[in-house]
Amino acid sequence: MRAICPGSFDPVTHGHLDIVVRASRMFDEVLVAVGRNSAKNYLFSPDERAAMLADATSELPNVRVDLLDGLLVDYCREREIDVIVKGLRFAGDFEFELQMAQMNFALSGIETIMLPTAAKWAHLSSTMIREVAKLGGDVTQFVTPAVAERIRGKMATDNQ
Ligand code: COD
Repeated sequence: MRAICPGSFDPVTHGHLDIVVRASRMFDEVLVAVGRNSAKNYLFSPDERAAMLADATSELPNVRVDLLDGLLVDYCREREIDVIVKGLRFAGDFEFELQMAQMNFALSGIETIMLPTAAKWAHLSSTMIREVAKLGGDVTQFVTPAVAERIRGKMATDNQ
């Protein structure tokens, strides 16, 4: 079966990666799709977010990274994707993810499965990482070394 892990990944964190690794053990093929959430403003461009993901998942042979334009369900239909995989951290995630899962099912009949976050990454969000980094905090324990480097680069250019 083929699954998709869609998200903003701005930037990808150890919490996201934990979900991708677990999905890669459950499905034959996993696509990680960098999408657009119209409620969010992004720090990294779609290409930058995809490059960070490709680097972070390079050792997972059945995982591929792609850019997602338009509706997730159209993307899934075109590529014959069977299941959407999401991560859940807390009640707020559940409410948002449940609504999206129900909308995606109503539009296309595609199922969503939700994996509970690993307890050690439950507090992680890309938003919080961007905030900590902007204020000069150290985010190296929450992201891969390559992502931490990209964040440092972005902060350096933004502060010029
Ligand atoms: N532990 C476990 N899971 C986590 C963690 C963590 N620490 N952090 C985030 N996650 C999970 C999130 O719960 C989510 O399931 C996934 O990882 C991605 O999270 P984000 O925050 O990077 O991505 P979102 O929620 O902004 O992504 C939203 C999408 C881009 C997937 C959505 O807007 C979408 O599908 N857009 C395409 C257009 C579309 O079809 N819109 C209609 C949707 S009904």
